[in-house]
Formats: sequence, C-alpha cells, structure tokens
Amino acid sequence: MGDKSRSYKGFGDVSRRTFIVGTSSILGAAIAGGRAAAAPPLTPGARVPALVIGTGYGGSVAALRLAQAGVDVQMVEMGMAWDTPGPDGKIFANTTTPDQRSFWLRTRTKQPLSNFLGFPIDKDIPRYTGILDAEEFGGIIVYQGRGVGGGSLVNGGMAVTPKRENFGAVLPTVNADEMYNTYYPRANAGLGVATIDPAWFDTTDCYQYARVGRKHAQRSGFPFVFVPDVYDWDYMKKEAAGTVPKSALAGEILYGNNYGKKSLQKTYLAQIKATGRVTITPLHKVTSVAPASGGGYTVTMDQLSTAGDTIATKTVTADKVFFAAGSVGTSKLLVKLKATGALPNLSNEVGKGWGDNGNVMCGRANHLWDATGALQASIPCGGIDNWAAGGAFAEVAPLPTGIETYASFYLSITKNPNRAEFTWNGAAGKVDLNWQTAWKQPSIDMAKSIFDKINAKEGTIYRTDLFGVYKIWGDHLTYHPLGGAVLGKATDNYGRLHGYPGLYAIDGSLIPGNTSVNPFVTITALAERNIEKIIATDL
Ligand code: FAE
Repeated sequence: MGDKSRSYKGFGDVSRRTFIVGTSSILGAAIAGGRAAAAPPLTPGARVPALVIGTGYGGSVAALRLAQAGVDVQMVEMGMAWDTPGPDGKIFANTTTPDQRSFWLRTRTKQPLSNFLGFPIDKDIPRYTGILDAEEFGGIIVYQGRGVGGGSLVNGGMAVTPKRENFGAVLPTVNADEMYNTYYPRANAGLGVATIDPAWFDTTDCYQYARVGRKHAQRSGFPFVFVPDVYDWDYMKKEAAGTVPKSALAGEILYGNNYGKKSLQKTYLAQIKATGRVTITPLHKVTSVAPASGGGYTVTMDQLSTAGDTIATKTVTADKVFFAAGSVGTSKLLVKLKATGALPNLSNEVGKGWGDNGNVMCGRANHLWDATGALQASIPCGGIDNWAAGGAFAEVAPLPTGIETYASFYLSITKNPNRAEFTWNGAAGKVDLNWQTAWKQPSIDMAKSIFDKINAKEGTIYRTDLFGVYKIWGDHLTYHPLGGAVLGKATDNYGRLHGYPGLYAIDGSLIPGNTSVNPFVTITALAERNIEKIIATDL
C-alpha cells in the first residue's frame, strides 16, 4: 500500500515503489522493493522501444498489449500517481468538500455546477497538481482527468457501447462487424463493465432520483434504459447496507473514487503492472517529439513539482511513440509540433474534427411529491434514449448534495454537428480552439426535445439556479472531448500518423467528435483494434 509516512504536500510525488518510478528521483532510478524489477528503468538520454504519452484508456490499452507482446514500454503521465492517502486517510477528496487534490493547478475551484440555489459555490484552494483539469478555451471549458488512469479517475464510469445502427456515424471507416464481434466485447471485459441489478434499483433509497427520472421519461413516452457502468455493484449494495466504507454513497465522483469504482488503476493498469514490462513515470509532461538522428524519435519532457513548476527537463529516444494524451492533449501536442517545425510533415488534418460529444446539462424542478432523495448514488445508472427521434441521449444524473433538492438533473449527449479546430497561436505560444459557445444551441434544442415535453406533461419547470443566476443550460462545458487527430484523416485507418512511421495516435483524438453515447468504451475498443493491427504489422 502507499507509504503513509510521507508528507501531505508530497503525496503522489513519490509513488508506490513497485512499478511506478518515483518522480522526485531521476527518470531511471532503480525500482526499489516491491515485485520483480519491472521494465528496464528509463534513463535520460536512453533509447527505448516504445513510449506512451498519457495513461488514460488509449494509453493503457496500448501499453498492456505491447507489454504482453514482449515489448518494454515507458508510460509518461503529467498528473500524479494517486496511490497515497492524504491526511484524511483518503486518496481522493469528496465532491462536496473540494481541496487541493481536486483541481489541476488552480487557486479556486471551477465546479461544473457553479451555483446552488443561485449562490456561487466555488472556493479558494491551494495550487496543486490535482485530479480534475477544467481547461479553458475561448468558448468552452473542457474537463479532463489528470493522473495515472486519466479520465477513469474522475468520470462516472458509465460504460456504454453505441447502438449498432449508430456506429457508422461514429467511426465511418471502421469495420463494424469486427468491432461488435471482437473489440467491444474485449473492451467491456477488460474494463469490468456491468449493469445494476434491476430488482435492487427498484427498492434502494440511493436511486430514488433515477426512479423519478424513469417515471417522468416513461410518462412522456421516452424509453428509459439501464446504462452499464464499471462500478462494482455488489460493493454499492454493501455501502447501502452499511458494511463497507462508502464512496458512491458518500458523493464521491468528480475528484476520484476511493473504493467501489473500477478505474483503470484496478483493471488495465493492474494488468500492466503484472507484466513487469511497463514503467510509469508520473508528474512528467511531454513537450516535444521530433525525429532523432539514427532513427526513432527524441521525446522531451518536463518534470513537474506538485506546484506545477518545471524542476527538470529530460529527453529519451523512442523507436515508437504513442500519443495517448487524450483528445485535447494529443491535439495540442501535434498541432504545436507541426507548426513549430518539430514534425512539419504531419497531415493538415491534425487539429481538425474536434467535437464536444454534444454535451449539455440541465436541471428540472419537481413537485413536492416527486422527491429525488437526500441520499443519491453518485454513479448514474440510467438514461433517456431519444437519439433517433430528437438527437439526444440524456443521463439521469445525481445531484449528491446530501439534502433533498426536489431536482432532477441531466447530462445530455446530443447529435451536435459543429466541429472545431485547434490552431497554433505563435504570439501567445499556445494552442487555441475555435469552439464558440453559441455552437451549443443545437444541443440545447435536442435536449429540449426531451425535457420540454416532460415539463409540459408533469407541469414542472427548468431549474435556473445551477449554472448561474437565471441560467437554465450548462452549455459552457464538455466532459467528452473527441477528435483532433481523426482516424482515416490525420492518421491511416489504424492510427498511424501520416508523415512519420512509428508515430501513432491511440486515444479519443481519433474519434470525429461524437460517439452518440458516453465515449470511453469506444475509445478503449478502438485502441484494442488498432494496437492489435500495429503489433501484427509494425513490430
Ligand atoms: P484520457 O483518459 O484523458 O487520458 C489522457 C492522459 O494523458 C491524462 O492522464 C493526461 O493527464 C495525460 N496527458 C495529457 N497531456 C500530456 C502530456 N503532454 N504529457 C504527459 N501526459 C499527458 O484520454 N466517459 C464515459 O464513457 N462515461 C462516463 O461516465 C464519463 N464521465 C465523465 C465525467 C467527467 C467529469 C469527465 C471529465 C469525463 C467523463 N467521461 C466519461 C469521459 C472519459 O473519461 C474520457 O472520454 C476518456 O478518459 C478519454 O480517454 P483518453 O484515453 O482519450
């Protein structure tokens, strides 16, 4: 287990000593103690066979399958290891009491629901390499997980395979038979996906909010569907019975989940650890990848302190480099590297085709006879499917405030057609995204295809107090960034980046902006498909 003797400020700095190389040591410090010395340690200046940038879904699939094929892999992650408890005995902070662990290098929280009863709820926190990044572009805030496990650390775990009839629009160049026969099942198995026991759903207090959501959906003629998740449902039953420490029933979600959720740390990353071939280096941010003399690519990275300062810069040479920094991270790197001359031959498609998966949020105010419950499981388990008729799939989401709110809350995924582009801003030395807030209007219209009808049927109204004062729609954000290195455009049909043999994109950047449902199962399945081909033909 984590070394509890370390100071709070440093937790996560020096990671579990088995397979994650401590970040306060140099890259390549010997892996002390623990199980078998894992992969050959990464030494600055060394040559390595494969380097993976990022430890989310795409990166974890790539690293696992490469390691199982006998390749030594280095994974580089800008966030922390998240394996060591803080002074409260917990690794992760609670959603209702954010602290420095909660946000990536901010001095004030930036909560997706900024207000409650009209009052702002954000608060000051120490600047720290925390778990949730609220990355601000001109017209949108993109929420992302930071740390070993990427988005799996902060997400709701909703693990949804798109309907087969929608797949052609999700990944038009991919063979659907192969995906539905082989790679979606492989991804679901690897992630530990399961669906709630319907009998328990019908009786447990913690899903009263979802039962109200179901009732209102069905009374307006919309199908309510159970949504699979990677949460351990048996564990949640024990939480409800009071026999184990609570996480879903303690409101944990956005800033990490201490017990029941099967994040990548418990699935793919645990399997990665068992191979003994993969070294993971947290708190290192890749800044450049460029062809190396003698073949391969020179990868440059900044070692970060937990205050976000660069405390060392290191380079290694890798024969193969997998960009798995997430849609935004991979797009930003590729656009910068093309524009600044490190990788000038990348396709002109790099940076294009970015979408927000049509995310938009809203709340409804229920009548007093439709209480949604003071105790709400933070893990959503159902949705309202109006994709075919109205272009919206709405998660019935929790509002785990600990008090009765009489509110129903929803995150809708919509068929928003707008796509944005990342570009290099040389004057500012950063990458911009040209998304406009007004581009969410189609999403609002599609979500209204569900909620206007429910409100009319129930005689209810929208909440106006969750995203500001008299503001109905949470149209300023996305949880689901997708695209920027689109499959078959910036890459070939397996993620090989055009112009540079040995460079691959293998994360949400490959997907052209929308998956019709929550995206991580599709990201995982596509990564499984692509890495199988790459291992068979490129190694
Ligand atoms: P991701 O998981 O973001 O991993 C990328 C990793 O790369 C991160 O750990 C980064 O810190 C790291 N990185 C970035 N840049 C660098 C760099 N330069 N150097 C080194 N490391 C770097 O990418 N999806 C669902 O399907 N179901 C849900 O219920 C769900 N809920 C969500 C709730 C929230 C609050 C959020 C934020 C997201 C949610 N998502 C959900 C989205 C899902 O987590 C996301 O699509 C995936 O995590 C994306 O996977 P990738 O492998 O593309």
